[in-house]
Amino acid sequence: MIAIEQRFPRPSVMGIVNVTPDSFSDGGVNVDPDAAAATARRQLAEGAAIVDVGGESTRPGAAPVSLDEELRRVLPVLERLQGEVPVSIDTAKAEVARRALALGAELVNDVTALRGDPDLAGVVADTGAYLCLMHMQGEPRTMQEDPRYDDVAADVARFLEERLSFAVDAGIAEERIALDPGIGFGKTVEHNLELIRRLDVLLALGRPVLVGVSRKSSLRALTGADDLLPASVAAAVAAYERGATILRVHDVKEHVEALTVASAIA
Ligand code: 9MG
Repeated sequence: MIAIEQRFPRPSVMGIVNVTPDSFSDGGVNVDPDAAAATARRQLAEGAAIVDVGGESTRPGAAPVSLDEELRRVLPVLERLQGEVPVSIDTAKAEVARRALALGAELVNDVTALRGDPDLAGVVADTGAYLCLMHMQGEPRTMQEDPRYDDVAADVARFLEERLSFAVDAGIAEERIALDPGIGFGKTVEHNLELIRRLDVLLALGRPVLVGVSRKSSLRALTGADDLLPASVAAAVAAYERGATILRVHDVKEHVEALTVASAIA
């Protein structure tokens, strides 16, 4: 068995392909399956280790989508990428994961950390897929209303430790699991900054950490900029320097270049 840290050496870049009309910042551009597949192929050519294909928006305020709609969005993209581009499926639904893994996806990126669908853990265990367990306080529709923590890094670590035990008890090999603090998922700007600053608290759980901060609203709050690329790259490098293994990003080329330099210096 190839452990997730062997498959994704530090730093690895995960490209984002949102097949949705309304995601964090690229809403709509990849709704057409040919456009989505072209984005994924370009990201691979630019140095992404894997591309994360998702059909349900998780932006603050987003409403859930039905199983049929999510399948309708992602399956044509996965069919086009099969055998060509390494794929992660961004879903909380067991049936979407099952169909995606059958089409060659190798990682399940579940923002609910196996709380959304009771059958998802079994699908991951049976297929031996890689898994990312992410922290989220609340649900996308309401999560930014009034997020509160006693100690954000300790609270998020406690949650991820519990979800990691749950996954392992369900038969998923620990070596195949990465953890994610869930930047922007039920967190203020200061919570997000503290989670990156204190990434060591999550690393103490002994699993590789994935961080997704690309084009998120905290960066706009900090910079006031419309173009969030420089801020995204800075945040990704800061996360990498504090121990992150996988960086989930929209702008693959720029992040790969920056992380290549940061890792050469490290
Ligand atoms: C789907 N999605 C949106 N943001 C994300 C993040 O920060 N991490 C992970 N794992 N998935 C995300």
